[in-house]
Amino acid sequence: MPDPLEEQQITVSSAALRAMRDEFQRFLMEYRFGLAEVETKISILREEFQEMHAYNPIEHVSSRVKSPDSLVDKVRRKGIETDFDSIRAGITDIAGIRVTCSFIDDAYRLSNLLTRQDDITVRDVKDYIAHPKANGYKSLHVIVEVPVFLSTGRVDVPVEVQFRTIAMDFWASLEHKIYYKYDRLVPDDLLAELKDAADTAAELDTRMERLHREIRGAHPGVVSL
Ligand code: 0O2
Repeated sequence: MPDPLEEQQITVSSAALRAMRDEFQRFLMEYRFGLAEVETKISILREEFQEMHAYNPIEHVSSRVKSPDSLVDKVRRKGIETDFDSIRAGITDIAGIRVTCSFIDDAYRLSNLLTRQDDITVRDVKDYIAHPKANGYKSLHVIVEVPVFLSTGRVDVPVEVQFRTIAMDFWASLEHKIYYKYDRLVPDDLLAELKDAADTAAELDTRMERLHREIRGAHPGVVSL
């Protein structure tokens, strides 16, 4: 004969679980909407550049809302309390968009064009292009807040926008794979090689930027920005 008290306990628990699931879905939904707002802004800039200046500074754009597994992992890693407010305050890349640009100049130009829009608030800037991480990682991270209007009112959603060049993106994608393959414990010799590869990628960016400037100097009409 089942213990009625135990049954009641199970019922309460599953209702609580459902409420948690709903709250979690709502929490992630806000980030999805924030991401959509910033994606639209980036694609407007991209199209406008193409149509008005016959130049496309963006090679590709990708975006994602952090997966629940990756979010839980980061919450643990950073020792953040597990309530929604603490996660909201402590993890700023739940919504992330990556803008891969042709040249370093383009990364800064696009970042300025986005952050000067008057519905955008800049929460933080981490300029790993000017100040690369010790492992060689380069990218311009801008955490912006964008308003999202729900049936319940306005929420300001943080979105991390990463601006980088193709060479930086190539390096970061492979380094990320290696990092996870070694479960974040990459052997020292491999770390040194990765840093060396990052320097090579940076050199390539500098050369391409110089070539780009030379071409622009010789044919000022090619890129009139
Ligand atoms: P994943 O799996 O890509 O989502 P902090 O500044 O330390 O408080 P946070 O959020 O780590 O907090 O800041 P940061 O440095 O802006 O990193 C955010 C994201 O940038 C990372 O998310 C990576 O996507 C990317 N990133 C940062 N450093 C590196 C790096 O050294 N190599 C590569 N490949 N990517 C990097 P996650 O959640 O760490 O990882």
